[in-house]
Amino acid sequence: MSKATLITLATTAMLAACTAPAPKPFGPVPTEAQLAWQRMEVNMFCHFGPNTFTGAEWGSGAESETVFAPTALDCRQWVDVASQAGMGGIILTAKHHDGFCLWPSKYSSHTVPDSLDILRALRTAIDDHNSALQPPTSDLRPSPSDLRPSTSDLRPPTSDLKMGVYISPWDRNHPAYGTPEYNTVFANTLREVHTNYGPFFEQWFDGACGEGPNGKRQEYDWSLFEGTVTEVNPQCVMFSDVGPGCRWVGNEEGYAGETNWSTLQVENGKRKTENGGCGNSPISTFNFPLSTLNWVPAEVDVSIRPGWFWHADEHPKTVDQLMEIYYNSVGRNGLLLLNVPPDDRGRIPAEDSAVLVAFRQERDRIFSHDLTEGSVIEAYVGDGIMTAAKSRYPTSNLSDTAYHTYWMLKNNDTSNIDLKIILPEEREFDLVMLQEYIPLGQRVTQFHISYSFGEDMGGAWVASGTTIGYKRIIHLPHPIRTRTLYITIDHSLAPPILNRIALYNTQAQ
Ligand code: FUL
Repeated sequence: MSKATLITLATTAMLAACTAPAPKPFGPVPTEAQLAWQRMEVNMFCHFGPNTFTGAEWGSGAESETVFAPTALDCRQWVDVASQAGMGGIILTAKHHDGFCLWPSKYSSHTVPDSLDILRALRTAIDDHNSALQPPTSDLRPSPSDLRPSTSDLRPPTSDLKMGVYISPWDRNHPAYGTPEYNTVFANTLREVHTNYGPFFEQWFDGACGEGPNGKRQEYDWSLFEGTVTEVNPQCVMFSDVGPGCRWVGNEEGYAGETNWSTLQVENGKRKTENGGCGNSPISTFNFPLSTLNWVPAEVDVSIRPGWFWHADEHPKTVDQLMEIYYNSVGRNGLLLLNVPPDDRGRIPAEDSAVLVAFRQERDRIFSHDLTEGSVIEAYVGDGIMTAAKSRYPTSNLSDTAYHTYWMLKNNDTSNIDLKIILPEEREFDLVMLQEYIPLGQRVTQFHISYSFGEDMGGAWVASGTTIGYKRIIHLPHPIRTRTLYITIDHSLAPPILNRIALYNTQAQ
């Protein structure tokens, strides 16, 4: 065959590959904002307010405004800590259940004075941090959505920080609470905050809900609240027990279920809670896909300390505890929202920032060396006898560093699919990371991992799991040493589409 013919054939094949129609999505899929949210992976929560000074966790709402008196407020320090810890954003409790507003609101008399506007201080600190990072403009830069943080799968230190806001619907101070008028007050409050301090990547609607100052409970007008946020800030992902943008994971200990779908049943587009937004859905609702589905991924909120607010006698978790939380949240298709409460000075205590930076270093150490480097991945299908299968998108996409490239088989198999990873030499690892390409839906329901001892020496099953979703990290019971690893998709609701397989060794230096 002449060189010219070869070049023509190669070009035709490349064109065919480029123009092959994209696979159809399966079920609900994330919006662009939900995908960007999920890819932030680890964010910082800041509980700050009168409770920081009184030692309470739930203020009564009767505290004097002068109680809130940070002695050395420094939101820039929060931003530095968040950035060095590899966080994607900071969510501040602008109003907790005590109703105290950390900005001078027009709709409440229970607020900070103009001179102590914490929302403004944080907004300015984040904006200043981000503008100091502005990269030089160059046509060669990939678009932000294609930027994957090198091989480490962690945020590059130069990433910008986003701001989010927690505004509690439950208000133990506002005189209108428990009357229809409060719904308008709360919608106005949302509009005020989103207009004056946004844009926010996330709005947190807390599920806790009790009586107001006059002993009455509130019937919340959720469509008014959500409509108001969407109108001012259509890209904002809204958190509540059941979404609509993202949902509670069902506990505050820092773990997602081993089975964790980003799909959730929301009846007639309405939140599925018995009590008008108070109380939680049963855990089974969180962990299993139901018949009517919406894309509502899980957020794992947990505090670095025992309390949500700072208390002088409490101390942060250890790096090992935070790593466990990371594996059980981000590693189980969740986003980790780690609460780091500023103290009564208005600064993050040194012991917390030290742990956070060490937590970041530990993740960098482990995740900066993907041991699939130089490997070849082959696809097979079959039950018992496996036969080589053609891929519609190449298996090399599983180990590249681009987010938007993925692997998929040519046929429509949904079960007994083997991905055989052949490493250049025997390597030792104890973490296996898998990612489904969620822009086309969450599909895999069951998988397992096995490996070969060596040529003609048999092999062994080593782990199994159910859902994968955005990211699944399997911590193997013990390190294994092999040249050949198999990831078997036992079952998938639709042909599986994966965009990453990576291997790591937690003991590597
Ligand atoms: C809960 C609240 O009651 C806690 O005080 C805290 O804000 C936590 C994040 O959510 O529902």
